[in-house]
Amino acid sequence: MTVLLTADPAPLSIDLAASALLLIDMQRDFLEPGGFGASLGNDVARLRTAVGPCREALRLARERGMLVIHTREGHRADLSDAPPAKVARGTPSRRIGDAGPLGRILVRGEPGHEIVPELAPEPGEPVIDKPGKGAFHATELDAILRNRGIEVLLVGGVTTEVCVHTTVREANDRGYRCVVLADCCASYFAEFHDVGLRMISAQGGIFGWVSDTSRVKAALATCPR
Ligand code: TIU
Repeated sequence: MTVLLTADPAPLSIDLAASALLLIDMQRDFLEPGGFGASLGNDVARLRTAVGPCREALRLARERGMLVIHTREGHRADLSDAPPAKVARGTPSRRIGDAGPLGRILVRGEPGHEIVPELAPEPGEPVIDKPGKGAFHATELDAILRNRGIEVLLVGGVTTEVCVHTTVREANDRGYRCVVLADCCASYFAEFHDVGLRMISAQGGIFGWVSDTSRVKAALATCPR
């Protein structure tokens, strides 16, 4: 079933069977106090705006039987997959692997590594654990998408200019058409969110398209279930 999705810089025709919703790193470590985002000095409350729209995008995708994929940024407990250059970066209040209120910072299996409860994955939805900012780096994401015949990615998550951007750039180079859902993304920096989205759709859509949940809902409404 194909629908026409209104987007910037131009409308995009998408086959629902070849499209997936990809939610990037909607984890407690980024969205809640005491996690990785807060340790870097960020106001984590700024990311909450994306939760409601992501929930709506999830509802729409699940209702249509679209593939839904979640990602989480984090490392093995022994930090053997964490580049020392990443662990040593900056002057955070807590480093990757340090103990905090949400458990060890950015470590798999810790409370902070979990996706926020509002957006919890349902059984059968792949969850990609990634050690880097991009969801294709050192993961099975590309294989999963190709094996399922996915060509279009509807992308939301946090943060707009870091893990969403890195993932969209990786996906674009691999030949996927990416539609970033603006209201499903958020940044600790309002201006980075805005300019990050503009960078996606500028130059004729140099990295992809920008749309939002209301436009996805409108597109789906044109297509009988
Ligand atoms: N710091 C920041 O804005 N983001 C990250 O470190 N990771 C993600 O974006 N997920």
